[in-house]
Amino acid sequence: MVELKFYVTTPIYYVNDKPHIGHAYCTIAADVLARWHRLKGDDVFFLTGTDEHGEKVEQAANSVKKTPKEFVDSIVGKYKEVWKELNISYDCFIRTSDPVHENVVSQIIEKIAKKGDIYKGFYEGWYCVPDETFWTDLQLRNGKCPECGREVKKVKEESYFFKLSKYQDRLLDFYKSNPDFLSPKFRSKEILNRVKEGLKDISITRTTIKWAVPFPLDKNHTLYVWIDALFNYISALGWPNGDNFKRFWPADVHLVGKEINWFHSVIWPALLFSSGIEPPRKVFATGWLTVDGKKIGKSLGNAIDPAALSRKYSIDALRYFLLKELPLGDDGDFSEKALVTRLNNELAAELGNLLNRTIILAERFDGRIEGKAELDKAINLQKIGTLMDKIDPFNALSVIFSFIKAANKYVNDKEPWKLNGRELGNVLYNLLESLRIVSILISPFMPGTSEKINLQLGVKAGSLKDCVFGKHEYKVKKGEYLFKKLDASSLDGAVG
Ligand code: ME8
Repeated sequence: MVELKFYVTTPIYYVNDKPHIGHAYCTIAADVLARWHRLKGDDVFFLTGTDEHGEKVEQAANSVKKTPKEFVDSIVGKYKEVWKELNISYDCFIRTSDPVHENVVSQIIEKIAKKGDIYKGFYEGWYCVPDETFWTDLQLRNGKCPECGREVKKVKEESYFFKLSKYQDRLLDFYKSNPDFLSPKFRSKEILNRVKEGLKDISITRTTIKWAVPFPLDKNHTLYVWIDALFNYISALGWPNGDNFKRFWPADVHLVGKEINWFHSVIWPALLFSSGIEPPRKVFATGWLTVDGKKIGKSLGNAIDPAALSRKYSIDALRYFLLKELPLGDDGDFSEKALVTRLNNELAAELGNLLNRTIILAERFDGRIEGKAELDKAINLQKIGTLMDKIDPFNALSVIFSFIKAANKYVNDKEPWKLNGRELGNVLYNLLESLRIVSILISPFMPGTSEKINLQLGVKAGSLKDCVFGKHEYKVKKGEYLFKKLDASSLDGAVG
């Protein structure tokens, strides 16, 4: 069998502050994809990391009277801690202040320059520091950043430009021949229309920012943080000759927030075309978590600490909730009340209850647990696989939970507490096999819960090919409830 490779990335996060729930959302989604592909037997490389240069980080460091390097070193650990707490199984954590990364960026800029795609000019326009984004007069909304609504500042300086305009036709051809590149579909129109309207060359250097990769062609300039940042996806693989680069590039999916889709879907492939490197296979733009319709974020003062939430409700309840509350591409409001409702009605009442009632019956039973597969028709493995391939964990979870519901209905219909002997053995066989398979299927979403189920069933962790009814030995042993029901009435729907 040919082993497939799967390379998934998150955006690299600015280290101006500790991670919030929005960062956790994208990172958990990427973790679920990575774990799913490992379950399939694919060779997986999962990259996350931190974006450490630029004006925003420089300012944050100044405000606490640290050098940028001291400052970023003090924040990076917070990201790693939170990812550990949320059970994020990344293979590599890249930091853009790492000299290896800076060296890759310099080499590529020289390549792009040799291609004739960089020229010197003068930039006059607006800059949003929190978003590290240039805007024109026309793009501003009421004089503010059209993306985040914050103040912008005037920038007037000599700058080097990348000939993005040169790549308009090539990009349009690329989108046409790779219809899955721009994802989800409903966001692709916006990108296509903007590219069709025409592309302007982009400023790629600054003269006023010191905390940045030096621009290799002119020592009075430093590289614009976004250009440096995008190349993390290949520097982490050891471009140009590293084994990981040869094995894993092109990326199978870059998961990015919708506000940075343009950088990834337009600027990034154009830079790669210019450098003679293959573009990624897919950019998937995730939606925003909002509170009362407003994007959750540090500067809006509504940031939520994912680690605190996971301690309060359990890691897996948080992981499950984030993927089940809204389809990955959509925006959706976050509320603790909704989280508790899902925890009670889906995790405790469906999944936890199925395990609990099965284990109680199985522990009491002293006959042979064997029988005929009856619940196997209730699993739709193919559908789950297709949905996960389409990066639709939201609907994949629904299909998995409809199997759990079918197993609970089977218990109600069979009334095993009234049965004994072979009849009871048959019902238990079906329930234990279902739970063993459920445990495999939920493991990318709720790895800790899957381990707890395996422990109570007395089985080893399986892979996707084990999701068929067969013969298994069980050493059941009742453990703690997987999820305890909580009282949601004191929560008002907002974030506590
Ligand atoms: O943009 N809901 O970093 P960043 C959902 N360094 N996702 C959210 C979110 C929310 N409310 N808030 C943030 C950068 N995110 C650049 C990226 S990549 C080469 C460079 C997520 O720290 C979302 O995925 O501002 C968004 O794209 C990412 O955090 C931005 O993190």
